[in-house]
Amino acid sequence: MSQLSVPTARRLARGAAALAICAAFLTACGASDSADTQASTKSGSSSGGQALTATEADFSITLDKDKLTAGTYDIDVVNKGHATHDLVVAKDGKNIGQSDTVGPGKSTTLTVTLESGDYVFYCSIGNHRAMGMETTVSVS
Ligand SMILES: [Cu+2]
Repeated sequence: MSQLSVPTARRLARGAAALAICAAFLTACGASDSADTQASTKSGSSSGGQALTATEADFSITLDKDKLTAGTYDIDVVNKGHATHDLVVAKDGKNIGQSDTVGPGKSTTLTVTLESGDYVFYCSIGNHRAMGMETTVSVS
């Protein structure tokens, strides 16, 4: 817990500062804030999103849930295959999130915010998607 509390407090403080700036200028302040959130959640600590696990193998992607509700998810990308993989989250052909590449036996975390609709989760490495590393997810 003590490892979490310092960066969390720092993030809250930064958020408060960003809010103060927004209130003062009323300009678009969202971009840097969300980029900051993404960067700080890469290491795998929970950012408060819901947990979702994507298990990757050669060549498949399996989610531990197939029906999701809209919201923010911390996706645990676990590579149980022998090849390097990644995870891309796409909606209507547009990528909305992409994990780091994950070596065999390794894992990483990708935080994405999903709205209602149909998403495709796939691996963008080589021809893995065509070989079966693709799964559809419906978000309500
Ligand atoms: Cu792959």
